Amino acid sequence: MNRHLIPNEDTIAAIATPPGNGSIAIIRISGPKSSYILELIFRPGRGNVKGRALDPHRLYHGHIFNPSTNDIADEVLCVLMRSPNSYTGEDVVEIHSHGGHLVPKRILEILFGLGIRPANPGEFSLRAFLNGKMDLTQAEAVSDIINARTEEGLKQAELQLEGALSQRIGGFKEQTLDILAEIEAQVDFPEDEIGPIAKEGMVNRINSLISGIRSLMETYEEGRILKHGVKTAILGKPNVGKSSLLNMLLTKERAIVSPLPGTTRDFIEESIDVRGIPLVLIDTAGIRKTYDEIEHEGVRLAKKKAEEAELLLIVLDGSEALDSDDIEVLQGAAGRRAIFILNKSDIGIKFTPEALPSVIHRDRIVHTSAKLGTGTEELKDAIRGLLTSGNAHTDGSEIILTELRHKLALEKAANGLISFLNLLKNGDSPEFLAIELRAALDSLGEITGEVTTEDILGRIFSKFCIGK
Ligand SMILES: Nc1nc2c(ncn2[C@@H]2O[C@H](COP(=O)(O)OP(=O)(O)O)[C@@H](O)[C@H]2O)c(=O)[nH]1
Ligand SMILES: [Mg+2]
Repeated sequence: MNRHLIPNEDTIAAIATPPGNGSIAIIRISGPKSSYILELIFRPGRGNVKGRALDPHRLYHGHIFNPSTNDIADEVLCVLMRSPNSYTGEDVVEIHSHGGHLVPKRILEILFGLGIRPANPGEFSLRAFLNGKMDLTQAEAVSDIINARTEEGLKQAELQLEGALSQRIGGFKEQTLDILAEIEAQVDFPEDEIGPIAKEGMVNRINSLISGIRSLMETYEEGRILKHGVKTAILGKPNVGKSSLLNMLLTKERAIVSPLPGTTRDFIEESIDVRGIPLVLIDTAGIRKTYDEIEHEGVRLAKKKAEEAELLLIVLDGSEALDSDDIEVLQGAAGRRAIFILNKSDIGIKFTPEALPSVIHRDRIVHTSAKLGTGTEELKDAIRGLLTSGNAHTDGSEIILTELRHKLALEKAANGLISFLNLLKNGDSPEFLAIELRAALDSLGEITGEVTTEDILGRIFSKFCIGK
């Protein structure tokens, strides 16, 4: 175990609630000085005898004051949680003050004046990890819960916090350890050579372990989408109804809709939840040949956004035949993940699929009327189907990978196991076989954090928010 990489003798504090106007702010303190500091700055209200130590895990009403001036900073509720029964595993104090910008800042300044240090982003969770309150996947899940964009994403983060991923990894580790024990026994008792039947059994066990690891790795594509969302550009020539479609999907009037072609010149970005998948929708200027300088800039920007996007929603006016502007847009969709929307279906469909350039998938066509609001459900189904290729893992009950770090470590573990198999087949000595198995175990240990470095931890926790 690589615990206690970073000494945490110092006591840290941060505002744990978001800045701005809220009714309550929570100031969090963690470290050995927490309880002493609380006694210095907190005067319990009626019913509590001043000077008596506060019982842990009880909420007290009273006032925070500045011990050097005796000025009252705020009327608060506060609680002391004694180590190890706290989030970080250390003594923790939480002060519930009035919200807004000034009061919590005033309390923080009193704390900093008493030698408490401002917490770094994610430092409370880092301490929770270092003190063995949770493993690394669980600490990462805390941040995922805060940042979840859809219910499905939240469910996955909650599963991970409960330890579902650690359990899967633990299973892989146990199987590897069993085989390592057999190999090591052979190092100690070389006369008990592994017979051909035992060897074959070992090969089968390793192969099924590798396929278990790979099937977990395959869930990453879906997990990544769930966690980070999918950049989706709405493209089409002017006036086909792109902005109307954006508004329809958002169920609000976000973009300006106008019968004048070329109204949307900039771009608009909005997030929505499509069947559990977070989409970042980008409405762009219509793509067409133009001599207007500003519109031309809009078209350039639209093409750039299309390149950066992972999914294209290509909008066509289905009530008209395709023209050269449509063809240009469609050609840009060659080889891309795209859905073709025939809008204005309320006027009637004149468009024929045969007119589509041959590079286009004909089975991804959806009819909509942004005017009447029809076709939304079909469009959402088509988006979900295309992004999960129909084989979604997320019914929410089974853990999927949402973190590239986990996938890369699993890949390393699988590679170690493959090297082991090759050496085993070659009849290499057990010492060498054991090295490969230990490397695979280390890679699995990186995921849960048993094997880690300050660098890895720094990278993970610096992405957290302050106060978490
Ligand atoms: N009949 C009909 N008109 C639509 C539909 N969608 C958009 N329009 C109209 O087409 C015009 C252009 O719409 P807009 O969303 O601004 O198109 P954009 O230039 O592609 O963003 C507006 O007058 C809309 O009211 C539709 O489904 N049916
Ligand atoms: Mg528009």
